[in-house]
Amino acid sequence: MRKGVVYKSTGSWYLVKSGAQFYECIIKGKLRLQGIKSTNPVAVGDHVQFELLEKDPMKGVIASIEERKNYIVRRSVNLSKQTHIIAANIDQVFLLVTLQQPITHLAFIDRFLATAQAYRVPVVLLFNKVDVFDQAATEAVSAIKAVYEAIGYTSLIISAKNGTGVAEVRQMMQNKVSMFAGHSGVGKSTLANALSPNLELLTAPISAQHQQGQHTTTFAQMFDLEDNMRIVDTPGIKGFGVVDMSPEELGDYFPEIFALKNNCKFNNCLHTKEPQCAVRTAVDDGEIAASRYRSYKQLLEEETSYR
Ligand SMILES: Nc1nc2c(ncn2[C@@H]2O[C@H](COP(=O)(O)OP(=O)(O)OP(=O)(O)O)[C@@H](O)[C@H]2O)c(=O)[nH]1
Ligand SMILES: [Mg+2]
Ligand SMILES: [Zn+2]
Repeated sequence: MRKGVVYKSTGSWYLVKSGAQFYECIIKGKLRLQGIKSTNPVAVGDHVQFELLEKDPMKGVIASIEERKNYIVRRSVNLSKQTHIIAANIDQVFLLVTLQQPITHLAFIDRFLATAQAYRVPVVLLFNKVDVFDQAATEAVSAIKAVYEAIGYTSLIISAKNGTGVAEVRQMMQNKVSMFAGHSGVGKSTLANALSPNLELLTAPISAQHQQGQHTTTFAQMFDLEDNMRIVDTPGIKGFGVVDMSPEELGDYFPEIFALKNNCKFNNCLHTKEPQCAVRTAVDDGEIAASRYRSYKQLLEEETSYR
């Protein structure tokens, strides 16, 4: 039995790195993880044990998966409770955001942050494409960045295209496994290429018709860079569902709401209609951003109607 790390998962086969060597692996029929209703039992970043095939020593069969430190999931496209694990055992996620071409809505950012918080994965926000910002975009992005920095999220304004801020991103990546996430077309693969030009990942322009990305990257894949840095480039995600959270715990994944919850009169306060709610007072006073509270309420409604 060999130990390795999954570098690519296509759903039908997996690229596993062991030592300096890559092996093409399939999974054993009955490999299922307890407790996770996932469409993919093995994800990029998983530490696995595998056996080599006798007839082809470059191929193998994954027999078991080691316990995950964490993982990032999205709800499957069909509205079942099934989830899709995008990557496992990651040290941080860089969420790439563009406010135009394509649009990233604040609600999407907030969903992503809450989910990552629930799964204990730190997120850094990268506002990309600063090279094309006009005055209005510069002001809008600065205001949004300030909201997230005030809550404690590290945020950078960058350009994967002309290199602005890329050195800072690289600095944060030393000795870590970093996942790049965001809508299609925000520049995840372009940023990976900027960090390591010999990756030569495929990128494609935004569709002129829909002002959206073209889903150029189709599978998550991990790459080794110098200085013990690892990147996981991922396909663009559209919607992002927060998975399996009770309405009572949702607020815990909004750091600014969590910080105030002990000041609410009721300890099971959902911060919607309850009297003497410290969170609502903070929203009224402008201490909590209205957009964040709106996202919270939207998620709360979804989680409640889901049950
Ligand atoms: N002006 C500008 N364009 C950028 C920047 N970063 C990426 N782009 C462009 O945006 C388009 C999409 O970039 P990709 O790197 O393919 O985007 P992606 O996030 O990997 O998209 P998917 O693989 O579809 O999820 C390409 O035309 C890039 O050249 C940037 O900083 N500035
Ligand atoms: Mg891509
Ligand atoms: Zn409250």
